[in-house]
Amino acid sequence: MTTILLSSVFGPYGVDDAYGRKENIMELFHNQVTREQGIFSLRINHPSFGLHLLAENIEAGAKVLDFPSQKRFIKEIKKNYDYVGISFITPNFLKAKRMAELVRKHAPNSKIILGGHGTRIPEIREQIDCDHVCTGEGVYWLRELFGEKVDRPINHPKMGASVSHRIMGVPRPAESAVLIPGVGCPNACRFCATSHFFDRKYTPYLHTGDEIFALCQEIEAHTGLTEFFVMDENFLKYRERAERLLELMERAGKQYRFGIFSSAETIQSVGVPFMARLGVHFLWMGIEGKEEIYEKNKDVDFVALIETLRDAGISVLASGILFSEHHTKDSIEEEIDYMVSLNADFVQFMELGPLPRTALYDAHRKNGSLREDIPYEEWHGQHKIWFDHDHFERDQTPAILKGAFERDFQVNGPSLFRLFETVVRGARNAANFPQAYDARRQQLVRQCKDYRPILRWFKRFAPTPSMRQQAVELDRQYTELLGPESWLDRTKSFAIWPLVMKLALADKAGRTVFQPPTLETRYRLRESGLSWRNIATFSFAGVRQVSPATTG
Ligand code: B12
Ligand code: SF4
Repeated sequence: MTTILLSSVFGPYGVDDAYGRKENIMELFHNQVTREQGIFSLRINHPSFGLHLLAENIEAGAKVLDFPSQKRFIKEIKKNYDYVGISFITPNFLKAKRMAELVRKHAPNSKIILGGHGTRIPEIREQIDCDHVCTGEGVYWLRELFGEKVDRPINHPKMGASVSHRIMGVPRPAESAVLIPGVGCPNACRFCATSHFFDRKYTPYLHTGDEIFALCQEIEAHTGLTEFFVMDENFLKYRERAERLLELMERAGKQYRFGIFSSAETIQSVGVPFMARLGVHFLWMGIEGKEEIYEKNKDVDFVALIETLRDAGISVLASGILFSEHHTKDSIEEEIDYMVSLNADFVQFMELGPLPRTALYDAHRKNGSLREDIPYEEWHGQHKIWFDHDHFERDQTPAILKGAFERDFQVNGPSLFRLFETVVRGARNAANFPQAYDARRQQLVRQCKDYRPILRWFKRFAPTPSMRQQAVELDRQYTELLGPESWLDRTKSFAIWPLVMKLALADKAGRTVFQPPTLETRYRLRESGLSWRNIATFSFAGVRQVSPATTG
């Protein structure tokens, strides 16, 4: 049988070394959303979903190696796989290059395949010694390379969407499973790496509501999880699919919940009540900027929309772009104020970044403003821009970006407070909704109960008087909904104290970068006494144990 090792790039991440930069943290929230929120920052690692999707959908024996060290990677490649697949994004170019060198040195018979967004770097074949490059969608591409039947149905991974999820240092079990209905987006906003990478079109893996519903049931049976992190650029855009999913859920009395990405035009078109019924509890929305330069945001009142979403118990991540070409020293301040004024649960600020082969990149390259002399490790959008801006020097951008995150924190308080508020708000308001919402209301109430023990530490650690006031008010709202704290709540609350304290001390000492654990998952691969059955999915400290075969 053909064998393949599918690996993410090696760590450590988020440190200044020969291969990376300290700003490049392997976490979504702490990297680019709650990064200036100290101990209130949400800390989550996500496994490399794409690699698991590939491994599930080929016939070859495969191993997915996530977050290895160089040493661990070398140990693994010495097993002489037929192929070694390396997945990388642009800022990890040097890591991918180093890994390819290691394969040539330690496993000269293995063929090297490069995949992921980094492959759009110009002349990548000349820059990294390799045998094959997949410059877009990977499942169908890999099946073709291996001479397999390309259009057979997709076998979706059944795995948790996160590892090492912590709130204020307190580990939480994996709350959601990953669901990948498709990749790409036809909107082709000029800066958008994903849309361009997948050739400005949507490639579905799950075509119908029936398929998605059946998969949700299967994942639930396999992992016990009923919440899904939906990796799809614009899940609700394919309305018929979503409507059918809701129909089937309601018919079967299933209360699944979904965290999704969606553009404003789509949200307006399906409406917030539909989303609430479907069980959307988290929404990532690209606001991009105050000025309406993107078609998807035409005529949208974001303040009102976000208020309505939060009233329905849907927490919102609003994403904004800084250092757009039209930004001046004054207008960028207005932009930041605008993003802060939206009062979303979470705000992402990202620097405008011309990433390879986007329309934005091509335009800057053409007019000579792209700074191709800046190493790719610094093309990540959380420090200095890598193009010449008419109104900003590169050295000025980190402080402005940091200031934006700080302003959001100071004005709106910790995102965790906002999230907890949205949940209690949703639970309260759902009481006014028709009966169809009752089960949703109960879910939100359960979530409030689950969150409650941590409220004490919100009050204790709130860094400013206004945040303390915010925490006290939150506590009041929870008491109003749930009644007075029980002895069990208090016991739980005091039980987590050492963990919160440990985090606070680490934060004070500046130890804020956490490395994800190395994870390996075997698929159809006979090794260490394990046999041909599919043994994917995660087990990890604090994560529901789904299979004994994955080692962390
Ligand atoms: C989850 C995610 C993360 C996770 C990564 C977790 C992990 N284990 O690696 C976190 C949150 C940590 C993260 C961090 C960052 N990310 Co990120 N991330 C994503 C996100 C949202 C989803 C990726 C995903 O799972 N997609 C679904 C799967 C199915 O698609 P896929 O991974 O692309 O894989 C498919 C193909 O690419 C291909 N493929 C991929 N690998 C391979 C390998 C082989 C061998 C083959 C054949 C094929 C193949 O096949 C797959 C199936 O079609 C994407 C945006 C997006 N919507 O895709 C951004 C994205 C990949 N991230 C990006 C960036 C820039 C970053 C950061 C630098 C932060 C930032 N400034 O945005 C940091 C870097 C962290 C680091 N130290 O490396 C960019 C990459 C842009 C580029 N051109 O390089 C993206 C596209 C977002 C964007 N800005 O547009 N990220
Ligand atoms: S709508 Fe979102 S995912 Fe689609 S192209 Fe625009 S930014 Fe990208």
